[in-house]
Amino acid sequence: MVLTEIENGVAVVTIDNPPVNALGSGVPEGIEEAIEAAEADGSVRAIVIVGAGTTFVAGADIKQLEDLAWGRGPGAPTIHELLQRIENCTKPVIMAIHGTALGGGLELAMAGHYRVAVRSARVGQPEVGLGIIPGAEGTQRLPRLVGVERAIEMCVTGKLLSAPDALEAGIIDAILEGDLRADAITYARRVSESVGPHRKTREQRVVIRNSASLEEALQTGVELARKVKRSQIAPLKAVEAIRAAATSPFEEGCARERQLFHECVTSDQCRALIHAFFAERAVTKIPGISKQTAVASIDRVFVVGAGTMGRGIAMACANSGLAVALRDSSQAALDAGMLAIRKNYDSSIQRGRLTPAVGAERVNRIQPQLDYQGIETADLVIEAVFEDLELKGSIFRELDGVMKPACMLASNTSTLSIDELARETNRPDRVLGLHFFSPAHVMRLLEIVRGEATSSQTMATALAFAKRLSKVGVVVGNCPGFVGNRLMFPYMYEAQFLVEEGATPEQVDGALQNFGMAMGIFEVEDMAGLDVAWRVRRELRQFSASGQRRPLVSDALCEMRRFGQKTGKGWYTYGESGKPTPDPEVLDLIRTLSREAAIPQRQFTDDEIIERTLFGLINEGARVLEEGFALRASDIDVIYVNGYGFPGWRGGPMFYADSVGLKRIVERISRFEQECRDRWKVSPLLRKLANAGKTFRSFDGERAASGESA
Ligand code: T1G
Repeated sequence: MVLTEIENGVAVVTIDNPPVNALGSGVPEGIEEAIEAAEADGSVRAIVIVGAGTTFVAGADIKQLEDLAWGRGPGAPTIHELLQRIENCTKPVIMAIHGTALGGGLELAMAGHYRVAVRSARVGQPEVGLGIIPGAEGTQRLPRLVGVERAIEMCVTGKLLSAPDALEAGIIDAILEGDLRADAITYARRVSESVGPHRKTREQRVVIRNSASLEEALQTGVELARKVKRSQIAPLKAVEAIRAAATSPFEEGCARERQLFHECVTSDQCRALIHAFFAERAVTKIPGISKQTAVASIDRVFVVGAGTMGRGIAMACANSGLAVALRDSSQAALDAGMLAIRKNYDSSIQRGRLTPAVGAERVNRIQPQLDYQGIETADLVIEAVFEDLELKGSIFRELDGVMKPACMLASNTSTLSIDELARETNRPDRVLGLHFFSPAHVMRLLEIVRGEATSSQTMATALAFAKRLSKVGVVVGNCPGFVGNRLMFPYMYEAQFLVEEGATPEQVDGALQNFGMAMGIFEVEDMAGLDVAWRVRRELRQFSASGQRRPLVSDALCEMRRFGQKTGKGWYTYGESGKPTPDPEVLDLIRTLSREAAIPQRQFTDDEIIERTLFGLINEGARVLEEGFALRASDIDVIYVNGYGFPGWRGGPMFYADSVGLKRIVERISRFEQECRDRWKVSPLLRKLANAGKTFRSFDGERAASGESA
């Protein structure tokens, strides 16, 4: 995993541990041996460390970290001795970076005397994304290179720096424009001419760059952590570790870092976030689809419908470098669509997120049109018109007649049947659902809906398309609401029943936000539009079964045209600030309708609210698994963390269920079943797992082992 070649008096040490040269067992030991040998070799005047393949080192081996987090075995090897060995090497050690230097990879690099990188490289300390802090002296060396403030920002947000930004920040010493290896050897020979000793990062001073005091810098860090990583412990511990760097000698600071690291890695949040990391990587593993499955190339996309979703989808395509036509039957809708798109890019330019040149280039990639001109050259057509089966069916028939035979046809429907739409065409094997989430150019989640006739090639091409758009593409089956929205129904309606029984919208939303949800369910409904759910209730004939309790208030609000943010009023009222404000008129309406329906009123604790809302969602998740509409429980976690604001530090709803204990959930749902037989019934899978003392994680493990999900 580590090999050395001497070239021109320079020992080139290559780390070769695919896929990302993680510092798994054997790698640190291999590097240490290489350093020892090179230092002892008289023909060697400098040492270059480089990564094989596409990247430098992407950190510690997260698989081993996972073992540590679950208390299974020694876990990830510590590299303190190696870092000291490198730093104390009498010959200059140059770290040559391409791809990424992340976490332990950047910590390794910072122990070197010099760091050079290609312009496309990225570096960072993304450990908070796994619920930990840098654990290999990163919180002690980084502030010595970039100052306290920048180190805090990097460790609290986990954001990566480009090579030019890393040069400006003081992390790397030079950007190499040519061949990395050759240029690094040249650079190494040059620095080896300068008489030693070579600069040691540990001996650099920790400086405060632009704060009045250390306390001010640390307090700013705490506020940043609370803002961008609400309820998460690791970002706050990273600030504490950097406090140690600024207030104590290097070794003492490292000891404090190790203590704080241990507190993080043994936490529930760390186990949940590592679960989320691997869950996101598992979604690409689909039975029947392998690396050999042919993937069609998608170069030209045609989006039909310039409404909110169509515009966002067109932008997502343009942002990934694709040529995209945006078609609408009405000039007014087309103009409104393009105006919204231009406005969006302008605000990104104003916020410095895009250069004007890139903004203009992306707008020009989007070709607005009223007809289907050029559609015969499209590789993928995405229909995003009004949520009406009849309308979509007629468009599918029309498109099928004008597209080239190989073209894939997708619908952005969020609830309608892909199989019914596929039957409107002569290419059912190339029909699928691509369910984007609003705003489609921002939200990472993409539900890829497989119809009964959709081919493996179409699915493999859709997964590649999702990766190209930097989306997390999750394959789901074709049932009403697919996976995300289907689980949303019991969650959303149980919340409405709670307010009919005495809770208030703001109490329910407050409990969900304290739980960690990005937004309460009533605020989500107001954002999505109550009229959308109203139409879906009608389309899917929800609550039409006899004896089934029907939510009373949302229908009434819709009849009052309180559709939410879009009409300024919904469950809340939205004034100038755009912030949701509780509305006494809504409370009166709720109480009146409850009284008329003789619904007993009572107080609810936040825990009861969480149980009634999320246990319903989890139970439906188990049904979706047993019916085969989701391959893994972890897929449901990925869907909810990336599409519905479920806190990643709880791992997702199914991982959360495991942490609560499936027995407890079955007990609570059985209790609800006694009180509300019309809608609560424990799913057979959930009961089976609970009785067997198993978890959704073990369920996924067994399915993977049986080949059912991988
Ligand atoms: N350890 C083990 N496996 C890893 C890994 C890692 N660090 N990083 C990626 N993989 C696997 C991944 O599971 C997938 O496997 C394959 O590599 C490709 O990944 C001491 C303790 C590097 C930007 O947080 O951000 O260092 O599914 O699909 O889109 O302070 O992977 O193919 O079987 O994501 O090109 C800190 C995590 C660790 C970086 C590449 N490091 N990795 O993205 O490929 S903690 C990180 C990434 C640490 C120290 C602490 C990305 C990437 P499979 P991929 P990609």
